[in-house]
Amino acid sequence: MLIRKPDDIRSSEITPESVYRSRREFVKDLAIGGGLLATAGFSHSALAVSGQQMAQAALQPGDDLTPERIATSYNNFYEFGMDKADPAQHAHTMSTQPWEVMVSGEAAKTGKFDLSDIIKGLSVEERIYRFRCVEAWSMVIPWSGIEMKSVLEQFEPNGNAQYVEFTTLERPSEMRGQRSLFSGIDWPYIEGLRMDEAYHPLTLMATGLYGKDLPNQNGAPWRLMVPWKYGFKSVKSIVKIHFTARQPKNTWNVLAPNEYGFYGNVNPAVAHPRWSQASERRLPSSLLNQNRIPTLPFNGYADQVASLYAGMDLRRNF
Ligand SMILES: Nc1nc2c(c(=O)[nH]1)N[C@H]1C(S)=C(S)[C@@H](COP(=O)(O)O)O[C@H]1N2
Ligand SMILES: [Mo]
Repeated sequence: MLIRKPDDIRSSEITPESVYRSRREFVKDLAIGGGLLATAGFSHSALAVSGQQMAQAALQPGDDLTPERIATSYNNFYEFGMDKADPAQHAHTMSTQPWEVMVSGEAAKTGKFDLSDIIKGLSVEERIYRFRCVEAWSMVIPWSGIEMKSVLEQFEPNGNAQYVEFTTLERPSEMRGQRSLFSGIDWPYIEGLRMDEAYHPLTLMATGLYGKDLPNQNGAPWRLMVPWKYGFKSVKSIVKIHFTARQPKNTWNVLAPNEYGFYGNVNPAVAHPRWSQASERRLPSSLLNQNRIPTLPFNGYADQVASLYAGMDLRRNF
């Protein structure tokens, strides 16, 4: 397959029907919210703001959707190789049906579940999120997904559950990167969140993008999507959910603890040891036109999430 360079692709080439539709829905939602505010005289904080409204409010001028072809051909999914083009080329070898998920730890309902049973009856929403990789590139992507809270609640986590850990499929026969000796990663890929982060309305279990099912290279059949954190937190192709009292060991932190922390909150003020995080290349980007924009605290979601970290030293907890 020929993978075109991102700079060959004009942003006018996309914007599928479903995205226009979801944009109209957003506008309708906002109008209804605004109407309530005006007539009933509610203060902003008294009115529960939906995750979808939060997502919409954080979008910045110039946040045009990234061409679908870039979002699905410029990927990080080391299970299929370390090149950006590897996942799109090789992830088709992963079989995603059936998809079983093992739930364990500090919860009343644990065991093995079929994915279709877990998500049955839960509502799937479309959300346009800014997405910022720790490598200092970014995209704007229309995801479909289920609020993580409603996914997790059904397992009835108990009072000891302070964190939740997510694990990617480990199946070297279908994942050529797991057979390679070069990645240095101790498979499977693991990520975690504090429970309050996992229950935040912006945290999604994504099941699709651009109005379609998730392509394998983007983490089919479901993956985490936390828009205020660096991309490495948003673990793909999840087969295990583990509720725990202790902070999980996340893959990139284990690999390079001085470069990647547990929190991974987007922070322009804290440089990666090898590069600045003050700005990012918004894809599509090229050598001649880098399309560099300033990076925002919490990737633009500070109003919605900064309170989760009140009193924490974000330099130490990077
Ligand atoms: N299992 C797994 N999940 C992963 C990764 C990975 O290599 N393996 N890469 C992470 C990184 S670094 C990024 S930037 C995003 C990329 O997601 P995308 O390819 O859908 O843009 O996935 C994250 N989730
Ligand atoms: Mo990343």
